[in-house]
Amino acid sequence: MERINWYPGHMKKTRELIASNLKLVDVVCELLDARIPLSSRNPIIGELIANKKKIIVLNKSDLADPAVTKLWKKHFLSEADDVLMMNSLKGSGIKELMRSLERIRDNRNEGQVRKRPLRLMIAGVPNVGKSSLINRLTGKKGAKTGNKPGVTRGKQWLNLGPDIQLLDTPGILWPKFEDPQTGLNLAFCGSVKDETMDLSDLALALIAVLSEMHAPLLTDRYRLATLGSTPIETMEAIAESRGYLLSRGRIDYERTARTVLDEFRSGILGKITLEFPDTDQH
Ligand SMILES: Nc1nc2c(ncn2[C@@H]2O[C@H](COP(=O)(O)OP(=O)(O)OP(=O)(O)O)[C@@H](O)[C@H]2O)c(=O)[nH]1
Ligand SMILES: [Mg+2]
Repeated sequence: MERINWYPGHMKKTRELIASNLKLVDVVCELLDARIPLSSRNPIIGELIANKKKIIVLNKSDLADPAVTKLWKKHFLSEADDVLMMNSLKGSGIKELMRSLERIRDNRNEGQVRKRPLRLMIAGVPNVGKSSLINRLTGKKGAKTGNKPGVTRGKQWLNLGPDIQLLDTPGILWPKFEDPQTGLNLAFCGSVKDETMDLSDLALALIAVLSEMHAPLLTDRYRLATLGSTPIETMEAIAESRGYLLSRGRIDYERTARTVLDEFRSGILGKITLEFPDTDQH
């Protein structure tokens, strides 16, 4: 998947592009990763779309803890016209999104002689599932991943239903960089290029978080009697349990790290949400 380097000039261009696209739409679908709704949020989105209708979509909700996703839904309702849980791979949540759009369209057109089509765009940070959602909504394969912002081209509208039109290119927003925990959360969820981080360090950081929040998920999955007293010890215990060893019994940290990260990201470890509303922990 193509990745973007967010240097300041690029951010400025992106902002301008989104601002100009915003002029064309009535509704913005802000896509968040349900496992990390705060970390996957663009810092200036609120200011950008202040006076538009907004639907917050908690995507990848199949990978998140459903009880916590419900809390997030409640949390975000005060600032959006609707908040929906979505799995844009399987399509659950699509019907609710369409219903929500129809409601906004009908309210807007009520009492109007000339019915105007409702136009929307999808926006979110890289990897949050924008293209998957567009594909699901349009029923077509081929909404491209990794569209480069800042490239001018003709606008294309995709018909989603009677008088509901979707801008074919999503708004790709930059993630927050300042906060190291945000960076880690994005990396845990696979939204940052793995090559930019040391895989073992990343896995150790994830093991540290999971040890605190979900110790039983780790001990059960990797058949450990107990966690180690440090993340490194836990990682070594996982490696030994799985037989991820190199010559002379040395631990294969790389393989163990890759396994823990993959199993977290794919949901094999469980439905795990890393951020909770109204706390700055986790
Ligand atoms: N489990 C799960 N995976 C998802 C979901 N939505 C998207 N994905 C996966 O997440 C990854 C990124 O999805 P994309 O649709 O390419 O995300 P994007 O926002 O278009 O990413 P960029 O184009 O890089 O900005 C892909 O591997 C998808 O298969 C979802 O609801 N659940
Ligand atoms: Mg994409």
